[in-house]
Amino acid sequence: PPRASLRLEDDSPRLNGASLAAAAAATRVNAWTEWGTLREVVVGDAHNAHFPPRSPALRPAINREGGQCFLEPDGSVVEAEGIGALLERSVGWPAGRKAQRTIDAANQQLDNLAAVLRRRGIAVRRPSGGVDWSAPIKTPFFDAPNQYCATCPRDIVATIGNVVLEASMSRRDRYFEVYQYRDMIREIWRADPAMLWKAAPKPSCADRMYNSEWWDLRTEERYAQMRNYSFCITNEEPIFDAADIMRCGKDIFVQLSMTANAAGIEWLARELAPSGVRVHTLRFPYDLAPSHLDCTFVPLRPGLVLTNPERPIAEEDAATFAAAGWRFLDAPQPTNPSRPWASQSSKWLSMNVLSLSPRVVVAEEQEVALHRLLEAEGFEVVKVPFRAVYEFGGSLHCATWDLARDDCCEDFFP
Ligand code: ABU
Repeated sequence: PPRASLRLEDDSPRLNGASLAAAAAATRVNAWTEWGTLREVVVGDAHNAHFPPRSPALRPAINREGGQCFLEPDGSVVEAEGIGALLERSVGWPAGRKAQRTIDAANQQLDNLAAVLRRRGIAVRRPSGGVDWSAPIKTPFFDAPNQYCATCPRDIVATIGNVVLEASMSRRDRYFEVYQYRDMIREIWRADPAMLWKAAPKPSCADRMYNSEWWDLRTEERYAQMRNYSFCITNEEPIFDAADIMRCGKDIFVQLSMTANAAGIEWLARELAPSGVRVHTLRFPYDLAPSHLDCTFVPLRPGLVLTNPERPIAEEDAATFAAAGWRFLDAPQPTNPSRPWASQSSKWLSMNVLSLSPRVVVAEEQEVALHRLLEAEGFEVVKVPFRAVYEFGGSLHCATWDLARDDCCEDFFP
């Protein structure tokens, strides 16, 4: 049954500090869907972020069309086109800490998102783990010269009902990223006696876990491998990033990708079966480098999924949705497809939205075509600037992790 007892409507008066504190104290871990009315959420931060190093699960590359993404003192974003091409010729992929100006710009937009959510009565937590991303990692199985950042909690931890589940993670440099959120998880676990705290088996991240020649395949060879959904990770050990999961009540959907393998999806299915949750694999046969579902397939409310027109779902996987009367709504082409030169994400960050309820969605402020589409579907669209966060791993869905929504383990696929 739904556990959240707060009954605030989306258009309820804004809460003052005292009511916010009460709301936070009353919240319990509960999130079964992507769209239940949001009560408590975590917003990531970009502090001390480093460039991700080259590794068997990631070949970082400069986005040649990309520009810089800094904030001016008046809050406007500077996006100078073409710097990517210049950098590619002169330095190639950099190492070390990102520029403070870049980090500050991202943090300013993350802080603004947190403030917007708080003004709507949603309790917001921020990470405080203090992981030193410059520290190298050495285990018996691999080395990494430095770590990355914790801007995108969505990638590393998922709430499924009353379970907080730490993902295994696919990349070496992200192996310890969850520690940025560990104090927070422990605090919530202590306060909520019904919360279950689980972690997927930590993979070795040894060489055998990766298909490193995959990166060097020609496009047509990649297409050939892709027909078997074979990517840069092997199926040796269960692997998934939390952002490959989408929750629809009793059913959760997990993308077979560069960041989640069949063994990882099988692990999730077995783990969640006792609680009655059905786990489904989703495949997107035209996505050459699938990673994280939230730029591809975004459930918005019961019966409606925002889909990526360039990444159609496999017919056999679409059948589950068709049989239950769901509708796919193709996202428009991004209004502003440009990303910073160091962004490793696609232009489809445009559809990486955060749902506040089945009627309210937060979207990036420049994505006007998407706003129009969602408004025509009856959504209120909350518009926030977020492009300075794009090079830190994602947009609004990626940079958040919902702890409490008003929803339950409902069957939307009877
Ligand atoms: N972390 C989301 C990135 C997905 C994409 O680039 O399409």
